[in-house]
Amino acid sequence: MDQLFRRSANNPIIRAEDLPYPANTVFNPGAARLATETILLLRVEDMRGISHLQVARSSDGESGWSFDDEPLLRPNEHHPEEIWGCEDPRLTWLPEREEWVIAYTAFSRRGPLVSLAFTRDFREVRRLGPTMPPEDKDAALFPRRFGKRWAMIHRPSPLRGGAHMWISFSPDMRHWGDHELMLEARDGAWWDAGKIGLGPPPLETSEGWLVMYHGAHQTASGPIYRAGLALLDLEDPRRVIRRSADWVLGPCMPYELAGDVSKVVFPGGWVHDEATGLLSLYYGAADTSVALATAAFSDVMAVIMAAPLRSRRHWEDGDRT
Ligand code: BMA
Repeated sequence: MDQLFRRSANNPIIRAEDLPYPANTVFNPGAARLATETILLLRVEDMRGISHLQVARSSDGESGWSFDDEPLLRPNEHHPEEIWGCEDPRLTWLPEREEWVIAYTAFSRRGPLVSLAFTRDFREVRRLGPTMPPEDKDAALFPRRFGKRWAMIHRPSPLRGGAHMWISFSPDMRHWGDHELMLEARDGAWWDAGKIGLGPPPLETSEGWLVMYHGAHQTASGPIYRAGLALLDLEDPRRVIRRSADWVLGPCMPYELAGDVSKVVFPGGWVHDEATGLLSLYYGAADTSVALATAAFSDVMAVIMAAPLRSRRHWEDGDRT
């Protein structure tokens, strides 16, 4: 089902050479649509190997990118948990607070962990700090509360049994609990066996929360990162009600097949334009550049709605596959 998304003819839309300063790679962006511009929050890996988060702006979301003078988030001495970098941001607009929450991976001496920060304009940022201890990454918040609590999807890496997607709840975004396994990596030969993680933040639709996630399939020549879809219950997002069998985006273009880490597509942001019905998906290609692919939102929904509905029983029985 690789044809669902159509790749931009301008791909890769941003490369390290496009930045106004030397960098090794630019990849795994978060995305946001503001009034007149699309923002990408780019992960830029510098020539030491340490990543920071840099804002890029474009009016059409595809070309003419400009870069802010200073990175929005970069490691500093007040945040030892970020000593080895800020990576892989996901951006969620919170209508209740009228600001964006940035969930990103802070790379600490003891491994990657989940940190949060807030911004209104992507010029000023306020850090909340670490919310999940290592190893944990691939986190994003839902845009609204469930009852009184915020919800966050994230991906801890336990010592045994693969890496799966969890969901946790918080009254204030600082204290998180009621951790629950939400979606498990499949097993064996599957494209999403062993290790999965959330892509862009969950998108609210009339049918449920649309989720895209990546799966890292191990092969003799390293992992292949591809992306698939799932749908969560609107009022109880712990419940996965549908899951695609096939991946919907996988590496096949030269810029996805070869780079610092080859055979990787790693989606981190999407923008749904309700006027045109287009879903723009922004992803890292081979840990080296930023790429864009678009699909009709209705086609994406048709794919996930064609996946079988899971009964409440399935979920209550503890089956998270
Ligand atoms: C994951 C993350 C991503 C990276 C991907 C492929 O574990 O670390 O930042 O893009 O691996 O290398």
